Order: sequence, then structure tokens, then C-alpha cells
Amino acid sequence: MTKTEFVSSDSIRAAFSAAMSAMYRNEVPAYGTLMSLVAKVNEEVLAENPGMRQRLAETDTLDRISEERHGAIRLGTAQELSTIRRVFAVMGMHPVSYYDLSTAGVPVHSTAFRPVGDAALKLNPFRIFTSLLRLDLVRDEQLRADAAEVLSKRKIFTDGALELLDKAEEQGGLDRDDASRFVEEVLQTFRWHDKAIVSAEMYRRLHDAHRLVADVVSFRGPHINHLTPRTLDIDEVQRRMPGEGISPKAIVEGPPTRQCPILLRQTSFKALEEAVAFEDGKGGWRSGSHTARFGEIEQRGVALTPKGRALYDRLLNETRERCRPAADGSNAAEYEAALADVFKAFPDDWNAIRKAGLGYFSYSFTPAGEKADRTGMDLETAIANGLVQFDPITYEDFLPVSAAGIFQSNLGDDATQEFVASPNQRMFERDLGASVLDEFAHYAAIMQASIDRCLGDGRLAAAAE
Ligand code: OOG
Ligand code: NI
Repeated sequence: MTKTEFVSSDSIRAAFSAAMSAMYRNEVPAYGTLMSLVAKVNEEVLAENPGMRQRLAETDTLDRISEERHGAIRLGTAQELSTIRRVFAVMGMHPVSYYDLSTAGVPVHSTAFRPVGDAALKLNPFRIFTSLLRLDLVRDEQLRADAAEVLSKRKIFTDGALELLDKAEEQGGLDRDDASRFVEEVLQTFRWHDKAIVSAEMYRRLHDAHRLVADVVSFRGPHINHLTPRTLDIDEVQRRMPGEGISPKAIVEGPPTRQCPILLRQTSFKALEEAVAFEDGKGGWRSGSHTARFGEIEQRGVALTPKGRALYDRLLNETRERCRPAADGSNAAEYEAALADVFKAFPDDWNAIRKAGLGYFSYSFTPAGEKADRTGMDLETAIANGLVQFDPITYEDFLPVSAAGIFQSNLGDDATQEFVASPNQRMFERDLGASVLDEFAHYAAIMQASIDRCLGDGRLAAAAE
């Protein structure tokens, strides 16, 4: 078979993202309601801002927005993590960044599998936030051993998925039929199972250690726990959620409302309590319940440079020192006011953000710039003369403090536990079987390539520094 008969990894990812969305809409109807609300609000925002619509279309990023989403899963073993890395690689999704959630009292560490590179992101930016349970953070030694034993026996991938995975790696791709079978087989891994693989008593012990431990260990596989559509106005969606019968968490995580959105803002609705059957030890079942799956929305803004990120982190810490958001939402208004106040120190104008070196931008010629003689002109002069324009590069990753807030909101308000911060990227990468990519290097490369395109024809002389 020749390579040309293979389906592109981008189209396998797009098919998988669509299949996952359809499955989750079926399993969790509120997700479907949220998707319709987001689509409605996005359409309204675009109708009110024709300039925004036009610019998104011109930068080939309009179509991706309605298709855009991320999901999250939690895995139990190194073996599961390294296999999922290979599975996602077939879909053109690679591990970017390391997130330590132990600081927030959640016994996991994580990465995000996502497409890398401008072209792949434009086609379909589907991402999966993937956490690995850290049994090393569970104190009870007996429980640790029992949990490891349960996890070592489960098989989260179908035989068909594993066969096609080997085939894809050997051949360097999959043809159309194999690719669609692959999507179907891999989808099975993320299904919800209403029959636990542990007894009610074991579930209780796991749950007492941490709700998340119970969520990972008690089931046949890593059910997708949320899918998140991208909105162009998160405040508006948050406001309208109750009208659709969905009650959101008290505060939006991340930066405050701004003219120029930065990084990522997120909010979720509470996890559902679902009926689950536990083994009764006599070959029968005993009914109980488990809370795991929820819904989330996000609004994405410009990716920040290390300098911009440091400023963001400092301001967020300062806000949280002034007012720590209570889990029950009782001080939500006070927190929002503090956030808005403290973030006045972050410039809210695209050119100011760019000039201060806080964000990443993509440069291109304006129609006038295409025609003009730009000999000897440097980038800043070309911008000042309206020959070169810049667009914010979208942030494609996640924020650890926000992720912790999302975890907490669906674990229940009593779930906070103290863990000593113990990032262990080395252990994570060993279990993953690869290193994670550096998000900053990735954005910097996209920006640099755009500068090179503007300067590369020799008509714009000096460098952009
Ligand atoms: C993942 C929480 C993190 C986000 O959007 O920050 C996340 C989880 O609950 O498994 O999805
Ligand atoms: Ni999420």
C-alpha cells in the first residue's frame, strides 16, 4: 500500500472529536443544551462584531470555533498512559506541558494531548487534558496495594483498537476503512460504565482516600468526564445557563473580563450523581451512585510569553491573597471585584500587550502592505505605516490553578485535602514514555515563522527585535 492512501492524522482527529461529542451528548444531555447555548451566543457575538467575523475568516480560524472543544480523562497506570500517547499520536495529538495538581490537593499529574503546529490547529484543535493517578500520594499502604491490584487487571482498550494501533505504527498510517474502525474502537475506551469493577466496600475505602481515587480505580475505563465547547463570550453563557436549566459554578476561573482576552477563562456545571451497580461479592449487584461527569465552557484569548505569564501568575496570586473564592460561592462578587481591580496592572490593548512583550502575535501583510515598496523598512515602521498587521495567537493549553478549581468544583466542596506540593515531571515522562513539549517554544515558533514570512522577501530589512 502506498502512503498516499492513508487518511491524514488531522482527519482522524476531527472524526474522533465529532464521535466523542455525539457520544457524550447522548450520555449527558446537558452537554447538548450547553452546545446549543454556546452556538447561539457565538453567533450573536459575531453578528454584533462584523470586524471580528471577517478577521477570523481571513486568518482561517472562523470555522474551527464551532468545532472546537476539549475533553478530560483520568488514567490509572503508566501502561495506560503510554498506550494512550501512542493512540493520540495516530490522531496527531501530542503531549504538551506538565501540570502538577498535587499542590491543589488532587492526587494526579497531567499533560494535554493536542495538535501542534499552525496548520493542524486550524484544521481541528481538539485537546484532551489527561491526568495520571498518583497512588504514591495515597497514605494508606494497604489501600495503595489494593488499588494497584485492581488497576493492573483492567484492560481499557479493545483488542481491535490495539491491533489497529500496531498497524498504524507499522505502516505509518491508516487507510479510510481502518481509520473509521480505529475511531469506533478507541471511542469504547471513553464510554461510561454503570457497573463498577469493585465492591461497594472497596469503593467506600477508595472514596474516603479521595473521590478522585474512587473515580479512577472503580471502573472499567477512563470515562470522558467532560467536554468543553469554546465560546466567544463566557460571561454571557454563564448568565444564560440557569435559563436553560443548568446551574454553573460560582466563579469563572482565570483572568477577569477584558477588552483583549488573555489565556483562558473557564466555568463548569456541577457533576451529575449517577446510578452505579457495585459487585456484592456473591455474583450479584448492589446499587449505589457516583458523581463524576460534568460540563464546562471556555473562552480562549492570546497566548502569553513567559514574561506575560509571570505577570498573570503574580496578579492571580495577589487576587487570591486578597480574597480566596469560597467553594459555596458566598464571596463570588467580592472575588470578582478583587480580580478586576488587581488585573488593571495588565495592559488591555493589543498593541500595548505586544510592545511590552507579554503576548504572542502572528504577523502578516495588510492589502496595502502587499503592494507597497517596503525596502529598508523595519517591522515596527511597517506596522506604524499600516503595511503589516498582527493577530493574537490563541492560547491552546491549560492553567493549573483553573484546572484545580474545575477539579474541586466537581469533586464536591468537602474534597479539599492537603498534599505537599510534589511535582515529579521526570516520573510522569518516564510513565508516558516520552517528554512533554514546551508550550512557550511552540508559540514562539509560530510567531517567528510569521515574522520570517514578512521579512523573508528582503523588502522589509531589519529584524523584529
Ligand atoms: C480535568 C480538569 C482540568 C480544565 O479544563 O482545566 C480541565 C479533570 O477534572 O479531570 O479539564
Ligand atoms: Ni476542562
